Amino acid sequence: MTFAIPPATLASFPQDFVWGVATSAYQIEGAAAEDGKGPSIWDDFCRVPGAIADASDGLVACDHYHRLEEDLDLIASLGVDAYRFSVSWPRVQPTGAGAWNEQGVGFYDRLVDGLLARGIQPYLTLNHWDLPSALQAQGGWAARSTVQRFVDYACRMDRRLGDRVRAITTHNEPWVVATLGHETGVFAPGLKDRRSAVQAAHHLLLSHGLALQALRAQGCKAQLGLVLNLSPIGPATDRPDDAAAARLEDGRLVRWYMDPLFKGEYPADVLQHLGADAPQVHEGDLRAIATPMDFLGINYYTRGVVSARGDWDVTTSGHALTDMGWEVYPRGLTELLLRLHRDWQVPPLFVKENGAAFKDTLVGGRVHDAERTDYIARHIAAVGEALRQGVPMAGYMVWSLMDNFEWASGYAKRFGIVHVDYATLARTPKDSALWYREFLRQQRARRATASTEPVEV
Ligand code: IFM
Repeated sequence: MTFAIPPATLASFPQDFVWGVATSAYQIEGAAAEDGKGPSIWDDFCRVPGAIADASDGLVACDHYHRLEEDLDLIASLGVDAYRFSVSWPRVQPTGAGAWNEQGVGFYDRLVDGLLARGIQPYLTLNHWDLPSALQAQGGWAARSTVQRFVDYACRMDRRLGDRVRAITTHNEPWVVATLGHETGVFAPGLKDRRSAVQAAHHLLLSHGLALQALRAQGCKAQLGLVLNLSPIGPATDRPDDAAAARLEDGRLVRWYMDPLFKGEYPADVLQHLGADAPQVHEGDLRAIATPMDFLGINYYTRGVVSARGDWDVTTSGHALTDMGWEVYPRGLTELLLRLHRDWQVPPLFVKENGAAFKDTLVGGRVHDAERTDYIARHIAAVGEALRQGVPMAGYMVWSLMDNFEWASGYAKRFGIVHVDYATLARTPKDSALWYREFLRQQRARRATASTEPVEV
């Protein structure tokens, strides 16, 4: 099976386009209570009966904390330009305030130096969901006091690593933290309260903007931005009630974040819908949120189809589904990127996560994951198409480097291009990793010769 990317599409990737792979701390590190690390809300949430599908947790995960050198070599073997990782806030500052944990910081020091020694650009994320439990006890993201705690943490991390990392992302997917964590309660901290969710979203955005201002004021050298999980949202039918439901969903997922970040205002229709649950916004908050970014990161997995009765059946879409039950819809990525470029004044865009869970089997040291390779190749082509149509795309990162703890789904859902045997913790590159490596090799060769030959690997 070959996975071709059209030559015209390929030719649109600029020479300095950044190719990478991504992970997050809680999903891979393990060592959840070692070397002075404090507890996070995900450590707590995993202990709630029924919260995690397979009753697992991140205590060991992929044991990345103890296998750093091996994993750095693995990343380097793929030939990527960049590695996106997150810092576990409670590892470096166990209670989210005050005392700093030097052993924890030392781990990220070694990670960053190890990447640089291998010629890989470090892309650091400050918040990929594992908030220190001590801050949750004071109200977590629903409390305004957490905003200043985050700004302090961001500044301290910059003073330790900012001279060596290429980019700092404040938050990964604030919608997930706010909505799944505080409204539906399926993710940590497991609250079911819409008002808290909306307030948490506001504080996440505010802390992002204030962190950018503080980082720039102290001379931060890294590129600064935020990562949103976005999808194009459409109605299931042409009925007016479905159109209205889709518009509201688009408001809560896309415009609720894009409008304050790039227009300095929350969308009026969503505010009206929220009524008494609308956030408490102080004078100057929206100006701070709209602080210009150096890049915007997008995580894209699928589109959204909405019916007013909530009865759209994804299995009737005619498209393949991943093991998460998500529709494979690469065209949605091009549509989304074109819209972001058209409707907001966006800085250079990165796809900071894209990938798929499928049921993999390791046989004779190989995982023949053709569906995943096909998924990745088609989404890279979708990015190329956006570039061809004028969208300022700067990079693409596969989610994920390796199989890991998929939050409430536990370890059953495998997103990695590298297989992890959870009994032995052995890593085995899947066929998709071998494909990506060969694709990147050809990209480099194309860069060198400026060739427009199709890549067929
Ligand atoms: O595993 C997650 C990641 O942590 C955030 N974005 C979506 C991925 C797949 O669900």
